[in-house]
Amino acid sequence: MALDPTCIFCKIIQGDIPADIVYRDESVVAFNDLNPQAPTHVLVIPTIHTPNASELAKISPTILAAIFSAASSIAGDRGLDGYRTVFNTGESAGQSVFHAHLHLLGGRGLAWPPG
Ligand code: DGP
Repeated sequence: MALDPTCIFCKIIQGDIPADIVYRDESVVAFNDLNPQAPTHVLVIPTIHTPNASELAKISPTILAAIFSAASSIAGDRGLDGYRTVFNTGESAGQSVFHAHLHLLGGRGLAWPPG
């Protein structure tokens, strides 16, 4: 699926709006969240536009796996001994940007259950 010119994350992929990019390859881009909820709060996104993780799983399980692989690599590079990975799917779950993105959170204790 092509990039969506109205999507803020597609604009980040293209470099049309700035972001603090921490990792990039052919399939994924990772950048610091604008509103961090933990010392490490990185968003890992596919370089194709798709609205959420469920749709991404249908289109490309390979890219979905690459997202988790990138998150694991970033966490390892930062020496995080524990971290959380979250896909919010749907407004009722807190999704506000409809380009699939994995939240990588770490660097502090993380309570369970989540809010
Ligand atoms: P979600 O609520 O799961 O859809 O998460 C969207 C996240 O995206 C939220 O934590 C804030 C972040 N975000 C929104 N706009 C921007 C942006 O322009 N730049 C960056 N770096 N993060 C953004």
